[in-house]
Order: sequence, then structure tokens, then C-alpha cells
Amino acid sequence: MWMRGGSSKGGYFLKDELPADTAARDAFLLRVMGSPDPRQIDGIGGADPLTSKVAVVSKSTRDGVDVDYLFLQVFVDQAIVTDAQNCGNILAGIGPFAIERGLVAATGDETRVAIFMENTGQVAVATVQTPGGKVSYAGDAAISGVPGTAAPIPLAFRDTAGSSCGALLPTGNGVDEIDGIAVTMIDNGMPCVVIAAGDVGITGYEDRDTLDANDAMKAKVEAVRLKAGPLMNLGDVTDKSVPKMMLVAAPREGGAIAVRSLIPHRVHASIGVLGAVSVATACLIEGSPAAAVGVVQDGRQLTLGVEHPTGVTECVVTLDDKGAPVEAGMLRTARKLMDGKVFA
Ligand code: NQM
Repeated sequence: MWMRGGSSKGGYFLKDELPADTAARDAFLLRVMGSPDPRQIDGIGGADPLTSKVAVVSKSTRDGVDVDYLFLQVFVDQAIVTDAQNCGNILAGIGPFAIERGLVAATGDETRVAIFMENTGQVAVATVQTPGGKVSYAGDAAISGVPGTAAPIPLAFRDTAGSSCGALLPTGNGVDEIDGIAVTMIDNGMPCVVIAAGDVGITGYEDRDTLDANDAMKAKVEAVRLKAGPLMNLGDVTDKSVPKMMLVAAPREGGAIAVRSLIPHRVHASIGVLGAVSVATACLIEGSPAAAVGVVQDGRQLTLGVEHPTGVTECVVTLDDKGAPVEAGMLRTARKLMDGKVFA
């Protein structure tokens, strides 16, 4: 099934319909998407990392979990398929897909789907609108980065701290220095390096195309990323799509922080779900470049607006009594676009 999940788009597959051997599976998915090729002309990928994504879904045997979800990023212009990152946007389509494929039975007007995210080993719960026992995609919910409205799919995450890096702050520090630049290396669901936009020569309010054309900035950021990878327990990240690089500035639209994110070689059109949760969390870390410009209210349940090139994404972060993040939530939508056979 070809679906929009949040502000991304990708192919949703049942695990047992893909080759069991990883190398054969990856070769198949490269053919399906048309990679490597900057235009993906010989495949169904959209020539953008945000539309060259795959979800592999199966019924779960884990206690309290409905389905297992493995996310795969298919690089556009390199022959790489990586499971080294999760994706909270593609996650938004997993509940509807699982119900449509009969892996989960609808339970009334709303159906809760517990999803084990294989990339990071955590569970997310999605609530899908299922009036009359059928998935409804139509509704009034709007999310930035997607025109129009659709049925709401709230996502709830627990225990995302250290999802890939082993700890919220993998170096043990709220701030470190790489190449003379102050950075916060943080993982609250997505490994991210947070940098003040001004430290790489931008304002942090530019649009996607302007930043994508800024080769000098990108080279500087990539040099930091390659050094951050091993420090974040991610090893050599040359061929990985993490960590994401978050260039932050003071908010201008009433949110908590303004961000331009590199994912990691192209600028995101909006912001990733878990990327947003991670950079919002950095606003709470003393000494972080995000805390220096972020605007955060007091309390244990914080609604943090992350301003990005096409709007504001709000995430809700819940803290324990020591101020550590324990839960996060975000509203997403999804849409079934096409269901059929794809040829490789
Ligand atoms: O951070 C893009 C997206 C993502 C990932 C990326 C995502 C997340 O917008 O959870 O959703 O950072 O590569 O789909």
C-alpha cells in the first residue's frame, strides 16, 4: 500500500510478502523506489528522502502489542537501505494499514493500535478513527507540511529517551564542543545534534531551497555530524541517516523554538516527529544552544511548538518529578493513496 504518513510518504509492506533475506529485500526495495538516481525515474520514490520510505509490518507476538513495525529509509541517490533510524511520520500510517490488512480488528469508533517500533525497541500507541469498523481517513485535523485536513491519528510514545544512543544525553553532557561549535547531542526518540543556527552562518529562518543550496553550511554541518556519530554511540555514520542536525534559533511564531533540520544531507521540508520531540526536549537541557533561545513554560506537561520551514509542529512532553522526559505525544494524520502490486 502506498500511503502518506504524517508529512512523509512511502510503501507499506507486510513482512511476509518481502524477501526474508535482508540483502534480497534491500535490492528489491531499491528497484521499487528507483534508487540510486536523483530523480528515481525508474521507480515509485518521489526523489526526496521524505518520499522514499518503507514500512515493514507484521502481527506481533509481544505482550500488549498488536503489530511490529520496521522502518527502512531508502536513500535516493545512493544504493543504501538503512534501518538505523526510526520514523514517526511513517508510523502514523501503521495503524490504518494494520487494520486494512486484517492484522488488527477495529473496536468501535476508535481503535487503539499498539505498535512495537523495531528500529528502537519502543512501543507507540496510535488511535485510529474506525466508524462502522472501517478506517476513516477523512476528518478535520490539520498538520503543518500537509495541505488540507484528514482524520486525526494521535500518537503516544513512552520511554523514548536513549532510543538509539542508550541515553538521553549519550555523552553525559548537556553541551559539548565539536570543531569549536557548542552542540547538544540528544536522543529522545531520534538521535539529534543541536547547534545554534548562527554558529554555521545562517539565521535559522531560511526556506528549504535556500539552505539546500548552501554548500558551505552543509559541509560544516556534515563535518560535525561525522564526529558526533561515534560520540553518540552510533559508530561510523558516513552511510547512516542519523544523527539529524538541528539548527536552532529563537521562536518567532509563538512556539518554543525555531528549527531547520538536515536529515542529514537534505533540509527537511518541515520536521520529523521524533526529531521534533528530541529538539523540543533539548530546550529543557541547561546549557544547550536550544535552551539559550527556546521559550518554555513551567510545569510537568509541556506543549512545545517547533517552528519549521512550513509551519509549527506541536509536541506534548511529560516530565517526571525530577524533570526527566517520560512521555511524548503528537497529532498526525495519514492517507491511503494506492493499494496494489509494485514491480521490481
Ligand atoms: O523524526 C524524517 C520524517 C522524518 C523522520 C527524517 C520522522 C521522525 O519527517 O520521527 O518522522 O528525519 O528523516 O518523516
